[in-house]
Amino acid sequence: MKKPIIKKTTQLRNMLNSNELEFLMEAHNGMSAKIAEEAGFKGIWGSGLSISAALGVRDNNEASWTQVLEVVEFMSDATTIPILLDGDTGYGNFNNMRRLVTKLEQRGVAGVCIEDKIFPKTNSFLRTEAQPLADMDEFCGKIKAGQDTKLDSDFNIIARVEALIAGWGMGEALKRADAYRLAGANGILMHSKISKPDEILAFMKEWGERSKLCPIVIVPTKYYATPTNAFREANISVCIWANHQMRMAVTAMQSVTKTIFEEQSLMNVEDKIVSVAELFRLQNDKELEAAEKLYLSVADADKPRAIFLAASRGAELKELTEDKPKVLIDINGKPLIEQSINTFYEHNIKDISIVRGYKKEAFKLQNIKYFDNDNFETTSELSSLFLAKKEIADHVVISYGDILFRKYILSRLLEEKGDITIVVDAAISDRAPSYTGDFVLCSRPHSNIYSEAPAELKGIAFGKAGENKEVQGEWIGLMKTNKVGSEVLSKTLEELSQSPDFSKLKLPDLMNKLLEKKVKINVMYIDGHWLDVDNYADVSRGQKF
Ligand code: SPV
Ligand code: MG
Repeated sequence: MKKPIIKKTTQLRNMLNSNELEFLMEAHNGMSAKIAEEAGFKGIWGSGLSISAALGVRDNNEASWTQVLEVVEFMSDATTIPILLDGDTGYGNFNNMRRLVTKLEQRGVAGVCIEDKIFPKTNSFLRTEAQPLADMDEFCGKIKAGQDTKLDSDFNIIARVEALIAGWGMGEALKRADAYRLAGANGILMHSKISKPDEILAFMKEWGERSKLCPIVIVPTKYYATPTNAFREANISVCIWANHQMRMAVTAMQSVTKTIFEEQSLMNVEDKIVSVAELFRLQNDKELEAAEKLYLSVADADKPRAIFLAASRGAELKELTEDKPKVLIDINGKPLIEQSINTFYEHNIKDISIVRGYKKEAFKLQNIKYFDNDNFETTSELSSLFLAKKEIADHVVISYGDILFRKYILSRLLEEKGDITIVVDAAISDRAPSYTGDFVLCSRPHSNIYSEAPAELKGIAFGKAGENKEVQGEWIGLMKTNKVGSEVLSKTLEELSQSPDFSKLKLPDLMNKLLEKKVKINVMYIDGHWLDVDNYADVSRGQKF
């Protein structure tokens, strides 16, 4: 059976009222709170000293109460165990206390501890004798106001007695503790600044059976050498380790920062610090990863990916491609292929694959999935595409790596609704008769009538511009498929891979095969505004593109 979830307020109340000595561990932000819980602690002390220190200010109410509230909200969100917030003096009078209690309840904080000093307070270990104490009756009113305000009866208000800290003596400490008990406090924090537990143990003797009615909480920062059993034997209810995560964090931060500064290197620190993976674990990235699978899958399927074919050398470009493939030739200060990749990035397409071959080590682009066609010299485009076959799923844009095109062409292509769409340049009338390219026959020529049904591909062949007067355009090396298109394209590619001449086949062969199978391929016409880089003239045109 699933364990019932116990409210955080009730968990803290149970700790206060249990017959065991219980412990609260200091935390000062979401991460340290989480670490306290992971270590096994059943509750957290939201220390004013540590929270202010983490914020880089003094423990004198320099951080506003709403800033503290923000911190404690992160701590509460990060944990399932109760937090007792160090609420200093309640940040004002009874009225401020009422609002504080309301806000803490809203943020899932299990309780607040207020001390009988005057706002703005000073830490109990600083200039202690000079610290004024609050008027006892006024402080009782603050406790009552808090209790009357809370909506959850298990929300805890702990009254902290500073009489021993301020040097007012045991009589005053006892008098105040009892007054606060009668005012409705759910526990008394009796603070002491001496290095022995004597004051606390003497107080416990006097307090006696009242521990059952109003349990005692201590903070043994100064009398740290006392064996914990002494607290247990004295019937103390809750012991707070008040600032030790913060102090250790400072120790670690000072050490690592000094080392890195002096050595200008990470060599001697890397093995001594937690891995980035450990941070991800503590941040619970696992949960997000699972949630993404659950909630992002539709969006992901809709988001296209891109596959670039970039395995060949581009031999016409001779010395320009001696040490790198042509897709890496510099065009206006950037490798050719990077210009296209940037266009894809601008369209929020981040899932990018490149099939490389010739001089594959020259590719330095990050965040790319690389597929290697090591037989680039003896194979052709479909063999390259086949290597990236697993990427052909859902929406995919397949592109030659050596083309440059205006941004709007991709924008328009992404809006196309067909299962398979290819981009065809209709402006071919000025091609020299010897110009070669993938020329297409379509169901109709390009027209500017937008209501017309999309043109369909009828056939595609590599050839010279002057060869066939019937053609309506040139495929620019860019195509898109959706889920249905990807499935049929992938299946057809698989089939073709069995044919003996597969190593010679190119993308147009795949398209013709699809047409043979009566698969509809839409044509998106454009009027120029693109370039493929095959020779020196193309490179210089590219510089002006
Ligand atoms: C704190 O942790 O902020 C406390 C305890 O109030 S002490 O610093 O000992 O006053
Ligand atoms: Mg404090």
